[in-house]
Amino acid sequence: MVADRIVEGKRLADATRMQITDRLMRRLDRLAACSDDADGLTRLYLSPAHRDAVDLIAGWMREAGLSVSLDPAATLVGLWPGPAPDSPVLLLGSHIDTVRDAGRYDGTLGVLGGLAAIETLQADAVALPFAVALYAFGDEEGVRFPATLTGSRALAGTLDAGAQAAARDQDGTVLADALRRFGGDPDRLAAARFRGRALGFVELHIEQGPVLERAGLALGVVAGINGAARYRIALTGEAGHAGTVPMRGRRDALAAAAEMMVAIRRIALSHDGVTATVGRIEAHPGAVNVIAGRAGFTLDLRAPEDGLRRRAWSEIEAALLQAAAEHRVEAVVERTHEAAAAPCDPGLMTALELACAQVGAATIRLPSGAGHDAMAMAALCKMAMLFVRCAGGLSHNPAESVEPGDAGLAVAALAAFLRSIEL
Ligand code: HGY
Ligand code: MN
Ligand code: MN
Repeated sequence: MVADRIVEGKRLADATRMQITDRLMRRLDRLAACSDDADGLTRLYLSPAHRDAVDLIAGWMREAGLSVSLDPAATLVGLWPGPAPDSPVLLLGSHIDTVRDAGRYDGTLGVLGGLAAIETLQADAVALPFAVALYAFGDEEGVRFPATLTGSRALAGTLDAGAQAAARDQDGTVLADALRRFGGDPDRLAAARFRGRALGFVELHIEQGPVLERAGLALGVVAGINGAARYRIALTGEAGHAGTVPMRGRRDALAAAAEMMVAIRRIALSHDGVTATVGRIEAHPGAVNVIAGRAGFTLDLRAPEDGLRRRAWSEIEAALLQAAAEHRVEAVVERTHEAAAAPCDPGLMTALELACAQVGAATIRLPSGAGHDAMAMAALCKMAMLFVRCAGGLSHNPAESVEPGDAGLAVAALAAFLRSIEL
């Protein structure tokens, strides 16, 4: 009977989807073992762990019949060919580098979830009228080198190749040398730019916030990505004896930094939607009985609109200069990164919402406070993001977690989205 065959077919399809989801979760766990740190997950750009991750994912891509390559910026590329060599291309992907002591789903879910969506279509013997290119970017977090989004900016053709290649990590290693050793090519970063007709870039990513969980939803469609800037503030005062130098008149670099951080927090709180984070601070010589002659800290500043972020920055900059003058310390302020706020493409957003509805997932639209490769890809083509609920909204934390059911739903939605695209 036809009805029996339909039920059987649905049962088979559901079983296949379960298998694909189980394999996805196992691969995410296996990938989490690729770490530069014995205690916890840290996988930095061009590190041995990055190399292991590239080799592992390349194998899984090849198993799915994708043609695999490494671009000059060390981005791993898996191409599922279209019907013709010059077929237009739908771009999927995210990053495989991590912060220090990271969770295992930030970035990686977008890469391996994208691969699982391709495998879902293959299992259903679907032939798309376009090609799908899947990217595993190696430097979205920007933890090892000052700037960030190296791979996605190279692909979008917006990377300042010279400046980026000359960047140094905390050990003094030059990015260009590390890239060459890894198998990339710093002299051809400009050649990494995407060539062909890009239909759009879609990034699957954990939400990294609590909105979906509070709404009781597995999936959400991103309306736009907040803009971000990163700064490094270096202060030079005068080291001295903690016991003999009177409090008045000290040129205490660490005391100046402390006052600056309090001012940064006060200013950020006064602007709705602005976030300002001092994530790293150093003091020299760092001895209990020595007034710090030098101090340095980083600032991560974000807002939904670039004008708001720039207004907050001009207030912060004035406060930094005032504190430096009061403490008679020299302040050097360097902006090490800036990425404009990026609205998502309305057409792709609607297509993602329809695909989610098709697989039975209600969605909401929400902003992304976190930065993503999609904000760099917006310079190349229209882009959109599909968010997956993560427990407690936790991320950049080993406790980061995703329900297999939610991951499976996201993969099914991404596969339905790909099937829905008409040329
Ligand atoms: O910092 C960010 O927003 C991203 O996780 N790199
Ligand atoms: Mn991250
Ligand atoms: Mn991320």
